Amino acid sequence: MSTQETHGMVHTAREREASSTADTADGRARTSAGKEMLVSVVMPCFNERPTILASVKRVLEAPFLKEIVLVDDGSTDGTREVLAGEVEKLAGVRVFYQDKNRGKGAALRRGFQEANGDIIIVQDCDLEYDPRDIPSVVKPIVEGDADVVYGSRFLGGPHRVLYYWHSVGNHMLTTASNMITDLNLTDMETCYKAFRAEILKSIELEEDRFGFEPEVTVKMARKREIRVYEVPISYKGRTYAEGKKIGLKDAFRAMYCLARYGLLKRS
Ligand SMILES: Nc1nc2c(ncn2[C@@H]2O[C@H](COP(=O)(O)OP(=O)(O)O)[C@@H](O)[C@H]2O)c(=O)[nH]1
Ligand SMILES: [Mg+2]
Repeated sequence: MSTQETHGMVHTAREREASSTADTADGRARTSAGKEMLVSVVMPCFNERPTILASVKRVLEAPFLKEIVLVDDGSTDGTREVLAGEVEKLAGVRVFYQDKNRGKGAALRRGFQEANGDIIIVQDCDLEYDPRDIPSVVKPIVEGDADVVYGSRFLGGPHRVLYYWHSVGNHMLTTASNMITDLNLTDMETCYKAFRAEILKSIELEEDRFGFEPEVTVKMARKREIRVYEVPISYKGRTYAEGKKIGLKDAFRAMYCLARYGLLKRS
């Protein structure tokens, strides 16, 4: 394992070469110039009071250079009080408030606008996805091999066993997406989507709700010479009783979005 993997740090390829001789006293591998790529972690949040603070803290603890852009999507369950009282004062975190609930896609659009990083990754606020996986998700971009990386729940990482029919639905949506894009993804619906910031900012997004996932997939795949990677991630799925919200209606919407953006609306 390289020095950088040991510390989970994020470096460009050239910096990695230099960093092997530039370890500093705090044990973190840095280049001689001390530079890492900045990762903007965009966190869309709607009614996540039990997990919001822990989600933010886990991202802050994960070992990579980051800024957090958190967008509250009109929460009404006390999340806003936690954000205003505890999250806003954390260093490296900026919180934005939507005037009313508009959906994950709309919250993400706001977050992407505010992001200043070299790389942008999406992080949900319900602890289903583990921020300790972020360094390995962004690594192919840092190393200069990829423009976009999806963290896949179906490539062998540890995951909670849950909802067979959900997994069937997921596979159907990913297959339909692959037929349209000619990419061989294994998990189109994953939350962990990382982009070189300039690529993401060049994509015009319209979907306000969970249609974001198929829309961004179809639109990025259409970019010329885009290099897409997948890496395995862990997944701690939650039940509906624990707060899961996505459902059958969202699966139909995803199919509709694949057809709309992939087949009908090609500009
Ligand atoms: N369900 C839902 N989630 C939203 C909305 N706006 C932002 N989000 C956030 O989007 C992320 C994914 O939603 P989630 O409900 O966890 O989806 P699920 O776990 O797939 O059921 C979470 O961080 C939510 O807090 C919204 O209007 N509805
Ligand atoms: Mg979730």
